[in-house]
Amino acid sequence: MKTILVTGATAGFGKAIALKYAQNGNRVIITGRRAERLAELKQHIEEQYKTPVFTLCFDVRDNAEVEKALQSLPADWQNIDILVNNAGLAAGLGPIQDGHLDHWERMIDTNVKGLLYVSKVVCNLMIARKSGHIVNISSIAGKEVYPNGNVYCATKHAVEALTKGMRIDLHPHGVKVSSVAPGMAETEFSIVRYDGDTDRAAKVYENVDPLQAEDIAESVYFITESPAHVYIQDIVLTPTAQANATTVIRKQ
Ligand code: NDP
Ligand code: 8X3
Repeated sequence: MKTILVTGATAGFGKAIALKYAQNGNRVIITGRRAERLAELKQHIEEQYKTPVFTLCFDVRDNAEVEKALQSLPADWQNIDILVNNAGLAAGLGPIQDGHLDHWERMIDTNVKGLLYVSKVVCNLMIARKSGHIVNISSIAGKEVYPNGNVYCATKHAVEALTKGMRIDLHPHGVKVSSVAPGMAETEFSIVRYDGDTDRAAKVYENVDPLQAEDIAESVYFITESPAHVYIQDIVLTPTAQANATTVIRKQ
């Protein structure tokens, strides 16, 4: 039984990733800001899969909260084998000249600084045990830049650079670092991006058969469960209808 810590497990990819590892007999530490959702998921996993769950409710943007939450883990729960840095968001979609400072700060603070805060604590726990695997959830927005994506794309490019840097620095310590870069996937992502506008969010996935959160969970699981001598560094996955960030064929 491995111990997996998933950030942003209250919805979307993070929830599906937690379920995937739990289904396969692992214990999971699930985190996010919405305590009720964490409690519901814990109850569901424990009843359904009979595997232990620990919940940590914190905001990844606040380093003091991150450190306090992770230090509150009982000693044996600190033996984290896999960290999935998944918590993140896009806020807004528009030209740089019209950008909102609040959107920029939320994205940079969550997608970049939050990932760093969590990784700093967890990678040191992994270094002490000379083993571990960190999977960063990037995006095709980390591989390409698309019109109006400016700051979100910049944060995911930062995730790509950090993944490579962490991979080099943690290599001598027996800790692997990989990334998964999905294209269009139907979660709460677009609802958050468009500030709760569900009609606008639904249009993003109209006449496309988008990725589902479970597809991303499969990729993360495949990466960490490959044989010890295999290092899967990066997976890019899109819906079949999507060739790149800007090329999508919609059904007529
Ligand atoms: P969702 O909106 O469905 O889920 C986002 C998760 O992140 C939630 O659990 C949310 O929890 C958590 N989160 C957001 N902000 C914070 C914060 N400040 N502190 C702690 N947790 C936070 O989106 P997805 O599942 O789609 O997104 C997951 C990741 O995948 C993100 O990094 C996103 O950028 C990336 N991605 C998404 C794609 C897509 O098309 N859906 C494609 C490529 C990448 P809570 O609100 O409870 O705190
Ligand atoms: C989410 C996918 O194409 O909106 O990262 O950037 S995209």
